[in-house]
Amino acid sequence: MLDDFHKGLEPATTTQDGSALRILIVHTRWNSAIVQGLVDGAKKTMIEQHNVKPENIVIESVPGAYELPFAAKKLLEVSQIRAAEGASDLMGNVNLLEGLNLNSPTTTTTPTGSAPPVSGGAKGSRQAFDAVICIGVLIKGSTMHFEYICEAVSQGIMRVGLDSGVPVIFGVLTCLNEEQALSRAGLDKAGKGHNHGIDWGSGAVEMALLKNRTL
Ligand code: RBF
Repeated sequence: MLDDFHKGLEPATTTQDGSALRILIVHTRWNSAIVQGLVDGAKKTMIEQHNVKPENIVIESVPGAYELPFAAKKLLEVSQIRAAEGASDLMGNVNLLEGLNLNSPTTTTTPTGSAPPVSGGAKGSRQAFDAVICIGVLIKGSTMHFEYICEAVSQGIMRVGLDSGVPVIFGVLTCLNEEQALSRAGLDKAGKGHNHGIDWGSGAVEMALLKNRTL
């Protein structure tokens, strides 16, 4: 047994500069109080530790974890279309883009789908997303739902990443009870937990840089 063993993620040894990256966070509205803590952790880490520009973090929401892979895939594709065609030439993609928040970074789409104002007036990059973070919290109930959703979501998120060639971070807590979820979002009363959103933010930057690396 190693005396100095620390469970969890060891930080990367090289500087992870995210200043040229554009990142999408898709999160659920199920278990939203816990999810919000995780989203905040990921966002803060990318901005403060990796210099990602706040206007280049786009945040969208979906109902539940089961919807995360579809949303990640669709929004990623839309960003790629937009980057390829240019913002002024979107006649063929009007329906795809309608109601989406791709010009209003770091703010979440309202339930009605109307885009909220851009914070600070800063316009984000129009480049395609370099990484996606899917964030949700699944809490086991008394039926088999938990098992089915966990399996589908983890497989789905992996598939979006491998099929698109864009890293998709698995930011989904799969917990046996609420206490576990609160602790893993750093929201437990004892304050002993760890906000895994922090790791997901760093992971997204690291994997985006890896994707963009020229060998
Ligand atoms: N979505 C979550 O993100 N977390 C959950 O813990 C969760 N539990 C669910 C439990 C049941 C019984 C049902 C029916 C749905 C649950 N969902 C949960 C929602 C699910 O991810 C999805 O949004 C819906 O099934 C609609 O496709």
